[in-house]
Amino acid sequence: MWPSQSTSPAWGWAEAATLRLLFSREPRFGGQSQHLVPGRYDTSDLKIPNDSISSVDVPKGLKVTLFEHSGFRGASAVIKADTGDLGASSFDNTASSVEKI
Ligand SMILES: [Ca+2]
Repeated sequence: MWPSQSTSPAWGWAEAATLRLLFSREPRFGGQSQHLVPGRYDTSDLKIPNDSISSVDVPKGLKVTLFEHSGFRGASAVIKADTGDLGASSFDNTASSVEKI
């Protein structure tokens, strides 16, 4: 069910400790999650199924942009703080690609 975390060093937990970004499939950080280092992540790079991101944990000083469609297209939302439930920003279960800065 849950794919191995060890296929790419980019997903390592050591890096995640300093550059943590967490997505969850359900509000309030429940369900599946994925830690990302800064970069751009298209739909195929995200382990969480398409259109199922519901919450985002953004470290201080960083921000993440969520895109409605794959390929960093469509409507976008910039998230600058922990957001436990994206339903408030109408981006719940919508994001298909992500850019983290
Ligand atoms: Ca989408």
